[in-house]
Amino acid sequence: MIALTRSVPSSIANCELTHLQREPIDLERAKQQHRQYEETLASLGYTIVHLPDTPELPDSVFVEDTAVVTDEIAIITRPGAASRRPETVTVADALRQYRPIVHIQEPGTLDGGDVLRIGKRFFVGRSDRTNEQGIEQLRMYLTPFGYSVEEVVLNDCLHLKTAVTALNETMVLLNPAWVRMPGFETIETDPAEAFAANVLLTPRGVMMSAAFPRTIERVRSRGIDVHPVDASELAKAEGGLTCCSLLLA
Ligand code: CIR
Repeated sequence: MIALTRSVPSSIANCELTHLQREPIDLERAKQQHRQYEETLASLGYTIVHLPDTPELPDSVFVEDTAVVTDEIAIITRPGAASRRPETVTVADALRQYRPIVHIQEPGTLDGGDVLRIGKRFFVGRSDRTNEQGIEQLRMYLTPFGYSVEEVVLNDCLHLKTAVTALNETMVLLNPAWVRMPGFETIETDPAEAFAANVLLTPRGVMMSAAFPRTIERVRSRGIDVHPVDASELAKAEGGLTCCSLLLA
């Protein structure tokens, strides 16, 4: 298993922000937490592959948004924020070694953070970053491989995976103020921990931000292995745990 990651860029203070007020980000602390994230992924069985540093691209640590990868194909996105589109060049170059590559084309926009896979179903948030054409193109690329693509309505949050992620093929963790997922067994985030729903699912358990102990307890109480990591600095840039890697089985 491979995890593509990219270092925290020195320009992170200029990142895109939609729902949060800008606060100072401690670059050294952010880098140290990012290393801990990579070490945790390695301990869960992933080989870390570093993408080239792009210090001039403030959001480039959030590699998830630049591609959607399955066993069969890598779909390079066209991020909704124009400042983020140059990030895809180096991601496409790296993924070309592992998968056939296709691209979301103008006028489509799609952020990987809006794409949640559960089994053969892809749920896609129609957000400020992801538009109808982007979703339609994703559907065109994925349906030949037997996947479905279903649009999800989102309220008041950046990406679909800000609001909901999967804990396994039948259970989701979500913030009910932002999204509903009918048909799935559901754990809700603790009311005091709005951003706790973004967890990184691996075959050996889920990585969660240590900032959300009450939600961690809810997940653990269902028998799921949780690996907490400190992710507080990149959270100030509106980034969670899924955002910082592209996982290849
Ligand atoms: C942005 O607004 O694009 C970045 N500051 C945060 C992106 C977080 N990515 C994600 O949730 N997948």
